[in-house]
Amino acid sequence: MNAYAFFTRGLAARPQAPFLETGNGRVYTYADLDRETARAASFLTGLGLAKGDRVAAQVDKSPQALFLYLGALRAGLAFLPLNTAYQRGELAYFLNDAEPRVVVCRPEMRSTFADLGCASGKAHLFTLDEHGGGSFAEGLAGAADRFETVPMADGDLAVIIYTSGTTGRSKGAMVTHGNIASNGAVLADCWRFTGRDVLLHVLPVFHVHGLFVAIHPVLLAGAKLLFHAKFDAGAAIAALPRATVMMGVPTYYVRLLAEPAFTRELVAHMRLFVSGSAPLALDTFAGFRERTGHTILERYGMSEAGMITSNPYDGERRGGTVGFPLPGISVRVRDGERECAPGEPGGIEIKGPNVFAGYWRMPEKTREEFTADGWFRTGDVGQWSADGYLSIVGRAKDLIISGGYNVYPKEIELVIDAIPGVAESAVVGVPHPDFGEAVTAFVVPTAGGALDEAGIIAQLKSQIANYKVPKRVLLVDELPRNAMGKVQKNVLRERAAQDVP
Ligand code: MLC
Ligand code: AMP
Repeated sequence: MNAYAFFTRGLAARPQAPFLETGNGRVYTYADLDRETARAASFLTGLGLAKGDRVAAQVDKSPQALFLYLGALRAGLAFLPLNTAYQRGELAYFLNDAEPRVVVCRPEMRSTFADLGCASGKAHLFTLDEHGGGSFAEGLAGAADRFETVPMADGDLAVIIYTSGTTGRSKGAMVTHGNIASNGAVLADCWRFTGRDVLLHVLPVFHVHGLFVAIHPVLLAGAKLLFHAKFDAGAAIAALPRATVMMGVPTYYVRLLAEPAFTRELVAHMRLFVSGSAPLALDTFAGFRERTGHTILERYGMSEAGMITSNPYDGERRGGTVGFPLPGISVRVRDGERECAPGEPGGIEIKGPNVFAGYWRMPEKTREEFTADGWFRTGDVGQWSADGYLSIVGRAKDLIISGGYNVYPKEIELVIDAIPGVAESAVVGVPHPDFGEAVTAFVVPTAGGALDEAGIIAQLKSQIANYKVPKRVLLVDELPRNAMGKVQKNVLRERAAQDVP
């Protein structure tokens, strides 16, 4: 079934119920949702796009951005959300790899996308600004506001989400209609969503947390979104009295706790706070409980699989763990071929209707990431407690998570190494009070190379997404290596933590 049809199956019963309210108080009802997504779907198909064609969007968060996503789903097109922080080089790769037939971008990026060939017959290029205006909106004005949702099979492609890789090359995770429909239903049920819920939506809508986890259960339940353009602690505090549920990355909870106005009284009526995308520090978990009386529910997921495990709604939500496998999803922890006993760390492998269909045009990479018996290797290291709670205790993949965004050191190292005057580099994550981990680079200059920290940072800012840019660049004479010649990143992490080059 088309996931949009599944999410909105109760829509006819509640056309006038509010679906989304913006930070400025503009309200869209479920009838508006139906009309706006129909318009987007009609317009896109009117351009000649057919089932499976890609629609890429690098746009600011707005109701229209969400209608674009849901309209693409309705039309059976594959949606390709792109982080607004991505720069030209990153975008060139995605466009070349995914070959979208439609690209929707911010007005200020139009010339970049045109330059990348998007306006030259390869793709239709439109703009959409933060207020919902632009050439895409103009196109929609003439489009039909009724649309027969295109039937889809569970295995049909719905969304491509690019995740960077340990080799430095990004992979497009192919997420199907069946993946998002099943996961949305499980979350709506496990987290007890009802039509009375109001979810404070402050996450970006170009990754699975903000696009899937915080939207699909709301649609299924006929609940309402308070839809903010971005996370701002003050604005969140002002909105919380009208919300019942909030979802966020740990940084949001750290920032809320830093505000004296974030009090127990303010959130006494709240039903649920959910955290994920990065580890929730125990002191944040405990501090939140002490301040508010609420126990944050931590869950674990990834682009390739949506949500995998969750602490229980009823029952003990245990800090430092990500709870139990969600219904219908199997999780095992293995050391090689052997299942680990409780307390023993191993690779987390998963199976279930939530697991993606593979990496876009990378059959070999896909094969590598699945075991012979069909389990997906997450690249996360976990361990069970004796009573069945899963903890994430490390990562087999060389990955930094900063403020909920993934940064692959290899990708940054390749860009740094291309800077004239750099002999080699190594990138590590170091603990950071706000972002959880901060990107730090160690750089070895070539003999006579004239490099400094500010210069390197400035160069990187023009080439890669801002959250990937190292917060510190430490110049060193050489990188520590083991007997095999491999860079000892643990040694660098220790040095970086003390900031001693
Ligand atoms: C912004 N900056 C960051 C950053 N975000 N630096 C490191 N890590 C980050 N995450 C830097 C910018 O580069 C800029 O630096 C400065 O901070 C100000 O930028 P900003 O955009 O104004 O920052 P702010 O609004 O404060 O953003 C921080 C944030 C945001 C935490 C609110 O990063 C955020 O919303 N993160 C959520 C990520 C998310 O949705 N993840 C889900 C992935 S899905 P300078 O030097 O230019 O000034 C997933 C699966 C799952 O992981 O399980 O959910
Ligand atoms: P992404 O590729 O952006 O979807 O990020 C997925 C990764 O985020 C996972 O593979 C984990 O490493 C990490 N992650 C998500 N949720 C949690 C969590 N609750 N605790 C620790 N790590 C998490």
